Amino acid sequence: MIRFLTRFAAPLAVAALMAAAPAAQAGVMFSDNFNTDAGSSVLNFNAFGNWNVTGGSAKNPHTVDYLRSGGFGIDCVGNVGGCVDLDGSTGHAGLMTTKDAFALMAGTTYLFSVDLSGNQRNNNTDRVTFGFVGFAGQTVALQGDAFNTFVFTFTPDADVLAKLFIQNAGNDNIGAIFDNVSLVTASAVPEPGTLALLGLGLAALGLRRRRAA
Ligand SMILES: [Ca+2]
Ligand SMILES: [Ca+2]
Ligand SMILES: [Ca+2]
Repeated sequence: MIRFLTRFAAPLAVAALMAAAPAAQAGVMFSDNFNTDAGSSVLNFNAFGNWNVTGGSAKNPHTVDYLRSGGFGIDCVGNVGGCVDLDGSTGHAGLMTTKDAFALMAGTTYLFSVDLSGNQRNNNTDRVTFGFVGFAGQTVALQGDAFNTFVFTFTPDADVLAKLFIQNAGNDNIGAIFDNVSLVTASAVPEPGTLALLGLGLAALGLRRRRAA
């Protein structure tokens, strides 16, 4: 019985450990489509489920507008639901940051994806910066009615806790239109735990081979 166990147990253990080891896979950490924040368009909106809008002072707040598709002649993605005019109606564009901070791991690549169109009202270019508060971001220039997806890729050097931000550089109350957003892990780097388990399994296999010899 013991002989049977030493002959078959080690390879079975390796197989079991490999099956049990969780593989790091691409996964969605956060997403929002702004379709349920309010039932109608609201100027200078600051009651988002997932975001805070800040900047300025109580007397002179920096703001964004919440839009239902079709409101003010502006379409959201897919011509349905809600979206955001990133330059509100107080003369200064607000800074949107997620209420949640996300735990980002060193060496893992994260994709922060946003759908943006131009302001859909005039031919002016609007510039929007988005990224991770306190770390890195990118600025894109927008014009016209069509939505495009923009992705900011970030691979932190150290484990960090970071919120997402997005802000229109503008103060004419006519901002770029912001819709679908997501934060996704990209790189399938084996987790240390996985490698340790695999190493343990291989060591067991080696031990079995030595005993057999
Ligand atoms: Ca939407
Ligand atoms: Ca506005
Ligand atoms: Ca503008």
